[in-house]
Amino acid sequence: MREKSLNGKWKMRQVGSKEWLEANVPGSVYADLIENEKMEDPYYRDNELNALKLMEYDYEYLTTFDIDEDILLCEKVLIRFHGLDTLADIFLNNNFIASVNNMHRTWEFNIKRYLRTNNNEIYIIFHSPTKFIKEAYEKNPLNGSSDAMNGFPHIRKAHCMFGWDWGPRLPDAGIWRSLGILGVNEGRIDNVYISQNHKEKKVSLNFKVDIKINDKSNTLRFGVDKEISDYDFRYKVTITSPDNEIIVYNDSINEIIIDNPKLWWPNGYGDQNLYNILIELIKDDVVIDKWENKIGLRTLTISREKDDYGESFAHVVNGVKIFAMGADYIPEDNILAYVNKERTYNLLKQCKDVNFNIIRVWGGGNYPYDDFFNICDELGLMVWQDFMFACAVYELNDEFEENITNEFIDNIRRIRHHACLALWCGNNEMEMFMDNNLWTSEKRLKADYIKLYEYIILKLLNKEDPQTFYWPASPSSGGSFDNPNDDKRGDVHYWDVWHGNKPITEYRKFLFRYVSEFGFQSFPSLKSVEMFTEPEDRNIFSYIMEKHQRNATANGKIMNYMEQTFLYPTNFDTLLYASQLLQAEAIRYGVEHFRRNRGICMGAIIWQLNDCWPVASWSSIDYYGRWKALHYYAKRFFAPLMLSCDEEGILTQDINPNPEPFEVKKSIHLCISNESMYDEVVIVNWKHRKNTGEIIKEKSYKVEIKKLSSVWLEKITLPELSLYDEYISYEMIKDNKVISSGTTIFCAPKHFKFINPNLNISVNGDEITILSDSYARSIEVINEEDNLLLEDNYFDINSGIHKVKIIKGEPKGLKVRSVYDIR
Ligand code: BMA
Repeated sequence: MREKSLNGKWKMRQVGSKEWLEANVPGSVYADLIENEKMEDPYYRDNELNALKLMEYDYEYLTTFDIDEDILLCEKVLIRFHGLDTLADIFLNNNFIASVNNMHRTWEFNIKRYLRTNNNEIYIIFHSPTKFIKEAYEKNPLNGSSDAMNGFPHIRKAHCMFGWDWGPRLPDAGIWRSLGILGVNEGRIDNVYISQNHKEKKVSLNFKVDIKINDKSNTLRFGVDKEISDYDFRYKVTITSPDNEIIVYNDSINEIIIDNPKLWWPNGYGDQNLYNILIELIKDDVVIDKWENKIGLRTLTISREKDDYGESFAHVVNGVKIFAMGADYIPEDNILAYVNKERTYNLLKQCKDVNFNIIRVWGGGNYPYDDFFNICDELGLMVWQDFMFACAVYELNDEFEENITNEFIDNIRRIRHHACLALWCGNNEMEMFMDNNLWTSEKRLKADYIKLYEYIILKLLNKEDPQTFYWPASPSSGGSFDNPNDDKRGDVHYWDVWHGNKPITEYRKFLFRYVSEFGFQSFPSLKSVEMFTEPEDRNIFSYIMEKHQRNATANGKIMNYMEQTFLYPTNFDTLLYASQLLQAEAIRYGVEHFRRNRGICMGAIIWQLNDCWPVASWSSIDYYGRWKALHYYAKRFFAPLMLSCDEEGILTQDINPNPEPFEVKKSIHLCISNESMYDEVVIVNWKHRKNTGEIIKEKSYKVEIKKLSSVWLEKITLPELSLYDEYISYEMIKDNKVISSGTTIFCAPKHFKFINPNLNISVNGDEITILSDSYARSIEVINEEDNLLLEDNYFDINSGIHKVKIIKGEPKGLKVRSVYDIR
């Protein structure tokens, strides 16, 4: 097979305009218009509104190319598009080739008869997605999330491009993935499926190699379809082990046994061993096509077992049940042309760095590109992969069914061999919302729902990827509208904290089995806000700040939680900082509780990891890549060995500042969570202290903790602790090093009598030393540009010094503050 890429410089223009502009392919309309200075940055202030109007027009893309004879003379010549966004008509040398309507698919068309050697012209016109959904909605008002534009379920395009409760309405268009021309003589590989069978110290790999022979219309499988031998095709397999041992199998072998396999493990449980598999299709001793990918030898499924609490839901990797720790991933940029391998790697590496072992790819975006999965394989991040359906109602008709079935096949075949793929999931939140009759109560649409997620996909996966676990929806209890968000079975989206305005202590009322979404919003830091605002916008209720807050009334919600927690922040910058602490504390409160209940609960996936534009949102890393307090907190609360404190204080009893006076119970109950593969012996201590940091009382313990478990220490009541000016610090020590620590106060931080810690900061090489006169909480250290990455940040000091290493950035113009400064 011969290939010619058509990526590179093209021309583009709005239909009707005279001037052609230079365009990049792959790329997008917005990216090209911005590059040509025909459009302003859509993320700045309210530029989004003008950018949205641009999508009411159609856009045309054009390029010319020559083609070598060796392709032109091939028996078959195809054009292949890895991604067109979304409604496009394709022409070659003025001949109509096809109309397409699904950004999630790979499209291939025969073009041989229209092709010539020189000066071929390919022309693609993209039709307005907003006009299309408007008309479709008028004809058939299928509903969905009101944060997106009416009619979005009618088009197979990332839903969040039409707006979301964290996303702008910027439905870009264009050639968003690469394209090229293929010349095929005789035949080519259609797809490869490798299944694994794990036995004691052996893994057998079974190969299903399907080929397309030019003069046959159907796909043929080696070992099954005898006709292949008439054509004298064979394939060769070359396996390169993680130790670079190479083994070659020449004769279309369909089973290979690997002795003493080096298994693949998620981050934190072992190495990410990968085997390179090269399959070459050979005819008359000539290699005519190849397929090359890395696979990991592992078993990876979900265990669901009835127990005293309901039914478990836990990832089982190579026979070991693990606790999922990670976050939900949304598209990395609303302008998809701005996503690249380096950016994705940086983002995912920062997930590994804070001890994630999983990423959930949420169903309202797109199926990530191959590099995303390669990186997850390499970093040990399991992937929960939703199919691209979210918060909407869809109607099944023959055309739609055929379209999405092809979408499924394309993506399943592209992704299924990845070691990181932990499960396929039908959709985001549709079972739950349809069960509540949210967007429809029509029985026929509910029947379509069942047919799509519990029959069509299931049947397809049984054929295409039977070894990967399938879950019909997130959340679900197994399907069929059987109480999808049940806290005793399956996965849960828990939103009473945040959407339901419940206090953060509410997390502790539940013993969820697996939380695949829970979250809390915050603002990006001042430097990030400055990127999209003018000075006069810098008030959270300003027009511009509200344009960059897409969850209705959520800035008020942040202030509601603020009232419960901190003193009133009297300037904008302090408010941003305080909002990040609210978020970090809320999620810490949840995760620590979930991990203490390891065994019952087996997963904590935080909504959400990243942003697709600068906005107030649930993310832990903002659009510009700055870590919010939450991401630093995650490093601590997702640490394999983690000490946490289940306290009783005012917040767990009555948050009303004026209740009828009552005896406030004060206690601590420490718990160690061990998510590592090793039994450990550690020293744990707690200290009862004054707000100066001075120790009143202390106790220490030597504790043995089994691998993959959690263990409680004794519960300590503290009747004598003075509520507003004393607190508890706790730490866990291994090999003379503090590996986990924290502090607990027993009233709301706003009422605690913090003493001015007079924080002092000094730098020695790559180490920053912070000196505090008294107890200081959630200390933030940033530099002038706010581009420092530290080993730890937003930490507590019990008076005295604390040292942190600089991972990235220059310690110039350092600034430091703590909860004391929220006033
Ligand atoms: C869940 C998600 C998203 C949403 C988030 C925050 O509902 O599935 O649709 O953005 O919560 O509201």
